[in-house]
Amino acid sequence: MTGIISGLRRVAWGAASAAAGLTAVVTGAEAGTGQPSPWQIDFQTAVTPIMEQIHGFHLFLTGIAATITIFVMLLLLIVMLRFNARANPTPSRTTHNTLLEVAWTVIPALILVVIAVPSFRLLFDQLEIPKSELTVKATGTAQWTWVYEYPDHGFQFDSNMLQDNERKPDQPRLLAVDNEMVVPVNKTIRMQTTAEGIIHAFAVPSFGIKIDAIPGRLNETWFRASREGVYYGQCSELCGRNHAFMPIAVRVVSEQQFDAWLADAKKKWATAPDDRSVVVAEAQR
Ligand SMILES: [Cu+2]
Repeated sequence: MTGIISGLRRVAWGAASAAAGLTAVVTGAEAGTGQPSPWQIDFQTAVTPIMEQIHGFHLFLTGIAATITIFVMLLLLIVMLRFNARANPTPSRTTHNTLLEVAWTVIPALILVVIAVPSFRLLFDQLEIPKSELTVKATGTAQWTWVYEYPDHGFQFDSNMLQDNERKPDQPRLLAVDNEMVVPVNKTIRMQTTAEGIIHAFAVPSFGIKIDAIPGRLNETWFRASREGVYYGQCSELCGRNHAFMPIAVRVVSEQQFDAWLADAKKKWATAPDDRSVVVAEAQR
């Protein structure tokens, strides 16, 4: 079933993009650019096992929903054609059918159970963190920026959206930032989120991550990116004036590149551990 649906979607996708003459653009998106693309009708490309699971679950649900929709439409058609006043002038007086009533109660309940099992498994997989190799803590601030802290390495930095006059031509508008969060490829990253003053949410579609960042609370999730590249996300909690202007940019690099970046970052941003708590205390006053 899911095979048929994905095949159909691919056909529809091909037709739509070819008709619009956007094949080249769409091919770029297919390769996994970590951002939305013109005429996109599906999720962004998955680069983590969790997002692959989300893709699969979505297809599975679409299959069930499509089957039910077609079944109900067929029933409606039969009723309209065979039991209208002209075709069926003397209607049946039957009002109850025990077997039928049991069936239309039990079958939908079973369908819900069939949906609930993989749904809960996915929820647990998102929040049960495997042994991690790096921790990154993202703090959404009351000034609508993200602060990324690497507690294993003792530094942190601010990440702000690039304005139009600051962007290079290949950097996407409203998504590119001055300081990207950088992580190594094929490593399990423990992602912690919190906030100062207002509630934000940390979301990166390609990673299948979306988790609230709440003042006074530390939320945790994880990801393991399987492909190098820059993956974009946005704050996903209506948090105020600059909600739309606090993008998330995660650069996934090779281990060697990561080590080089780490050495630079430590030189640039390492501060005494107390500095930040002073800033936090001032912000909360
Ligand atoms: Cu926000």
